[in-house]
Amino acid sequence: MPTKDLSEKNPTNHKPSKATFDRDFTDFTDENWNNWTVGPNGSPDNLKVVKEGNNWALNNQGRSDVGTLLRKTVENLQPGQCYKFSIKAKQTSPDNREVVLALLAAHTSISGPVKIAAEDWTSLAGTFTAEETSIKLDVFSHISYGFQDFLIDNLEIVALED
Ligand SMILES: [Ca+2]
Repeated sequence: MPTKDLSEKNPTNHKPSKATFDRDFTDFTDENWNNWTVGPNGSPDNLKVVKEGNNWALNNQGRSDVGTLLRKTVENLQPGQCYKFSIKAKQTSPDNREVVLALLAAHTSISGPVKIAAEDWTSLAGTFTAEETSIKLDVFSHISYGFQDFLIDNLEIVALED
């Protein structure tokens, strides 16, 4: 865990020790969004971190528009390097309403759209090649009608081996 850098209080000395990006993992433990933010089509009122049993996850409850629900700008990428972006999601509506998600990198779909199951976690994963040192990653909803209740967890970005 990168707690050493995160615990550094001196603002002049908070530069990450690693020059390049290795892995970025978000599991929402203790309500830590890890710099994921509510996207332009998400609702801060609908997206809340919840704890189910021992697991923290992000819960979307209610109607959402078609578009980006969650967004993160990942920094310190190596141009030309290939990365994998993955999440898992689970539909929690009482009547199994349709939830369809996709993953975007630089506004381009890299995974899905995939219908999210209700019984088990559905995994989405896609790859992208960094063209610059930073990139915008989105979790995108394809459904605008009805109430869509679902959980998102384990958002991961990792560098792939050559
Ligand atoms: Ca979790």
